This record gives sequence, C-alpha cells and structure tokens, in this order.
Amino acid sequence: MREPVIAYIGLGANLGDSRATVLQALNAIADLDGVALTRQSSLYGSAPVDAGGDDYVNAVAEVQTRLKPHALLAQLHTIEDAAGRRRPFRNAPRTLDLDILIYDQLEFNDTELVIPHPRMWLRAFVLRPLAEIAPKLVSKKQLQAVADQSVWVL
Ligand code: PH2
Ligand code: MG
Ligand code: MG
Repeated sequence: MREPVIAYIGLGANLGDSRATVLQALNAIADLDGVALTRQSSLYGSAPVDAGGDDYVNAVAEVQTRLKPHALLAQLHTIEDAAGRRRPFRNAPRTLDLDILIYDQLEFNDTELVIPHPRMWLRAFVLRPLAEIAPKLVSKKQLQAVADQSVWVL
C-alpha cells in the first residue's frame, strides 16, 4: 500500500447555503477512502477575486492521503457534483469548488491538474486559511502581498 502523504485542499462556495455546503464538504472529505482529514481552518468570508456573484465562504483542509493526485481530484469532483456544481463559464458562481493546493512535495502539470495550484500565492482567501493551519508554509511577506484583499473570519 502507498505511504500516505500530506496534501492541502482549498474549499470555496458562493451559491446557495455556502457555509453549510463547505462544512458538509469537510465531512465528505473526511469520509473518503484513503483520506484522513488532519486539520481544517476556520471558515472565512471573502470578496470574489476575478469573479462575480456573492461573497465567498472559503476554508483550507489538510489531509493525509494514500490516493494519487488524479484519484484524489476525481473524488473531490464527486463531492462537487453531489453539491450540485455546475460549470457554465470560467469562475462562475459555484455551489462548491474543491482545489488541490499542495500535494506532498510534488510539482506537476498536465491538462487536468497543476500542483501546486498556480494562483494560490496571489489569493488571500487561500493564504489566510492555509497560514492558520500550516503557518510554516506561508511567509509574512506572502501574506503582506495579498493584504489588500478582503478576507474575514466567519
Ligand atoms: N475562487 C475562484 C475565483 N475567485 N474568489 C474568492 N473570494 N474565493 C474563491 O474561492 C474564488 C474566488 C475560482 O476558483
Ligand atoms: Mg478554484
Ligand atoms: Mg476548482
């Protein structure tokens, strides 16, 4: 059996009961075979970045997983689909978005998956919750670089 590795998952929602959906998604992640939820951030509110619609609810989860990156992604898509996720256009308001941010020390890039997430270092709605649960992964300088973005603890 594969040794588990640590991965970080970004959660976001801005359509429907976003708070409830993000909390349900954390439970669904914890229930996945081959995945243990080891930490979860607070829920954060955030203004949409490069997107429209209502304010988002965001969070970050730390998991230990035996799943390979694409298998983990497939499971996250299943959870998104169960939450009624539709994909009418890029960055459309969404009931649930689950993104792999970091997977072990992996640097990987194909048409389906880019790891680490290419825009994570530009986004306070990722860096603030990530810094809460994994402070060594985010520097003060990186947080300062996104300090103008509106993010608040719910
Ligand atoms: N996700 C996006 C685009 N913009 N803005 C906020 N505040 N939160 C998000 O999760 C988010 C976003 C694309 O996935
Ligand atoms: Mg996303
Ligand atoms: Mg996504």
